[in-house]
Amino acid sequence: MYLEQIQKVNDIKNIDPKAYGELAQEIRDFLIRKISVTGGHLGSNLGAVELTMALHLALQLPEDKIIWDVGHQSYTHKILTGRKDGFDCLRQFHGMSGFPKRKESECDAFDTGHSSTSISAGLGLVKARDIQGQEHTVVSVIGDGSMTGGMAYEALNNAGKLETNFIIILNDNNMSISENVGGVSKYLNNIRTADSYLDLKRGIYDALRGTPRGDNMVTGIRRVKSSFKQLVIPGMLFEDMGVTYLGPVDGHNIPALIRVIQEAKRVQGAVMIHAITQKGRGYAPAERHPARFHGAEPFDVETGLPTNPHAKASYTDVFATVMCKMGGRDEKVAAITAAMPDGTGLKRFRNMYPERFFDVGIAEEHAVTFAAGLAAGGMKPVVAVYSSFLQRAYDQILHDVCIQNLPVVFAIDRAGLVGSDGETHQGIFDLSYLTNIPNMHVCAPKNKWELADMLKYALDFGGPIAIRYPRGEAYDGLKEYREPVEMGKAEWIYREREIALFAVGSMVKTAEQVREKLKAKGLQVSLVNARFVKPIDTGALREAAGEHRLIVTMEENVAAGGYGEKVLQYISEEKLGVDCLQAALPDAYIEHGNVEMLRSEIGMDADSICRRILERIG
Ligand SMILES: Cc1ncc(C[n+]2csc(CCOP(=O)(O)OP(=O)(O)O)c2C)c(N)n1
Repeated sequence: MYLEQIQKVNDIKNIDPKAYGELAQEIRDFLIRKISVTGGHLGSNLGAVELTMALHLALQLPEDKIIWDVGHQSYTHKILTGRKDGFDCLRQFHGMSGFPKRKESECDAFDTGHSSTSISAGLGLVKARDIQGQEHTVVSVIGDGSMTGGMAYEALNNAGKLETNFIIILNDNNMSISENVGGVSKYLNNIRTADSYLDLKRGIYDALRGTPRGDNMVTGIRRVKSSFKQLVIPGMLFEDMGVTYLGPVDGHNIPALIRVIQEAKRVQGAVMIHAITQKGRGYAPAERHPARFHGAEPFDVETGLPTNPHAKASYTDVFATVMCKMGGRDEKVAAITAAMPDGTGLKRFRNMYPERFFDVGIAEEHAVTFAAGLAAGGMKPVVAVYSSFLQRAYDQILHDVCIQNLPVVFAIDRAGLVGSDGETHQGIFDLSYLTNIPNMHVCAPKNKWELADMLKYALDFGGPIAIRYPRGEAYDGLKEYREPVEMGKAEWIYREREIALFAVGSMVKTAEQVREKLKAKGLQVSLVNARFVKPIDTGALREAAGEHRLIVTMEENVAAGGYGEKVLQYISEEKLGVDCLQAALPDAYIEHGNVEMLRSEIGMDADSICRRILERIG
């Protein structure tokens, strides 16, 4: 067992090179076994085993720095830096994160979670190194999917001028979560498959290297802008930007990878190593279904099937169904995703209406402005996106959609706590960052029927409107409460006296539990489904203020800029004279873990909220 010999960083350097293959196999077996229990990003990690081993062999950590783009592929890096034991509680509350964390290890150079940041961050680390006269190596590892994000090119544009060493490894498995899309993907694919001209290139280079001053000529050729170069030098897109291109190299061949990394270290300037890898490598179900094993739920190792299949429909499923229905009714309805056709539920829409479906790559900013263009051109675009990734597109929402008051619908999935992906992925800011934008309207459904009603309403609304709904099973309670959706109107579910609970979206279910608990103590409790967070229903608040002594707002969003703050402000400005308690998330980044556990930890479960209410009313 070679894996047992890996207890801390650089232990891999004591392994006999002849055993690298066996170690790689042991790492794969370990990852499959552990992730089958905890869930996690299996496919990307199985594809990056040799690449990570080669990096650890060619570099000296922690002095040298590796920045993992997205960071979901850093599991082998965690194993090789002494964190093997952490896999028993991977992504669990107080357990090891599924992403690089500087607070977790000095070998994690930069925290990631969102895509396409690694070249910018790496360039920053390079400049910090140079200014301080240090000499370590900095390597950014970025996937071909992440290379569809604009920030990667902003960074390359900047790195082209660099005169000191900076290594970028393009880990190209020809997949994003789903199939990679777009011109860059096609470009990389051409390099990958153009065997004939690669052979030609290799032949020319080898011949030149054999001649006096041949090396200089190879360098010379790289710099010549001619049709000859186009013919023989793959990666010239990068070369023309001033980034030396090395590759393509087999990303599962450790000696070849080490050689090319050593070569790259000698380049003065930014250098890109193009490594070809296979997503899910070594585990047949993951090789066959790379999208399903990108972020896997716990599964049976033998069959690859989920251990706990979801019995009930998720909000994503409901969204998917209604989108297909609405796409059939109205030919103006279009759907846009930033590389998440599976996650957002748009796959069926894509199959039914391919001409009105757009996967734009991991490019949320572009997705939003593109949607604005579609809307300006008379379409009814729906941007389906996770709450935390939409953070990227704040200016596009404000500048391109809302100033022009364009009818773009934002279907915001994974709003609220998402659980095991942790602080980079929690969708707990959208109510704040959306509701401060003029012309934007924001609503949240209490259950699956309301999501359907809200989506239909939004498509006919005629201005910018966002619907936010959580990850996981759709609530199927309160079916009988189905008043038509009306802009800015809340829905009274129970109307009593004393305490009024005003709950947003996912918190309506929790509010029902809170109400039961308070009623068991003999209190009278009303429950209002807020429905709209912008505009808030001031009429319902006025009515509630007259009939209750305490209004409690409940939302799965940070308190700052959220629903409760707006309610408090209104009550105070209008001197409604009713006490108000705000149940919202703290001003903090919430770590990974089971959502129920997180809720009770931060006081957002029914018991905690109940306790606070009882304290408040004495
Ligand atoms: C801004 C942003 N949008 C979406 C995602 C979701 N996401 C995580 S990994 C991934 C695909 C990345 O593909 P690639 O870089 O090729 O890495 P691979 O998983 O193929 O190894 C996506 C879309 C994200 N992390 N960040």
